[in-house]
Amino acid sequence: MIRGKFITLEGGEGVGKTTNLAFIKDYLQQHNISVIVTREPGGTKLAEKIRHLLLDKDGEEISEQAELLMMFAARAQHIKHVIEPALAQGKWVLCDRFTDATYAYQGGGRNMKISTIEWLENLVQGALRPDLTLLLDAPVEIGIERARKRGAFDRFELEKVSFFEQVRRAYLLQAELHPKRIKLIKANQPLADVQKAIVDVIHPLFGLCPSHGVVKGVVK
Ligand code: T5A
Repeated sequence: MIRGKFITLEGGEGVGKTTNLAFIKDYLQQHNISVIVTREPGGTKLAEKIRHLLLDKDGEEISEQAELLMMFAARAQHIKHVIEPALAQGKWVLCDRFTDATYAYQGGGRNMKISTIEWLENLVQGALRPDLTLLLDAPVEIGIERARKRGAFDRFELEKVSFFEQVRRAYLLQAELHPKRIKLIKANQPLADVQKAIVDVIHPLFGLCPSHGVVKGVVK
């Protein structure tokens, strides 16, 4: 069985990750690729409980260390019970946020040590890294405005604009550090143009995997 591909979507609040995840899923399925869609924090029963605790704006104050460890605790469950089994079965995994979000939010936003995040990344993930990451980038105000229209804010969305500026800078730095894996997509353009840019980036992945889509045909 040929291992599936692991694709992650990243970006600040309201840039359009969830919207475009549905689009990518449809696109891959049209090419006969078997795909699962999941998210972080979350993706398993326990990880979803951790997500609820992390996003709850009315709960006990969460320390920066606890926040970081909860992200990786949820991730460990997600990898073991969802991501790895799916990839091993040849399915593609589309994930709404992954560890680049930790570098951006806990590293950039909360100023936690990058070496600590790297250590946890290696502990929890071993060699697992996404095959492709789409970083949707837009000025902070645009994302916040879109998120505001969508409804009530969670614990992260209540942060100051300066926090989200730091998150955005940290994401852009990740893209600079990993130019092969992370592809930058301008998200402050009409949705149809965003999706065209996404297709341009995803399509070459088919060519890397001889059992998929345009190269040979149907994936089981
Ligand atoms: N977190 C997560 C960490 O701190 N560390 C970590 O390691 C991880 C994994 C999770 C929170 O956890 C934090 C980061 C987050 O704060 P979340 O729900 O995954 O929260 O993330 P959010 O950013 O809050 O998700 P949102 O749903 O707010 O944003 P999306 O998914 O980026 O945006 P989406 O698709 O819902 O779109 C928002 C609105 O904009 C419109 C859509 O229709 C929608 O109404 N829209 C557009 N409008 C015009 N033009 C376009 N091009 C548009 N694209 C979308």
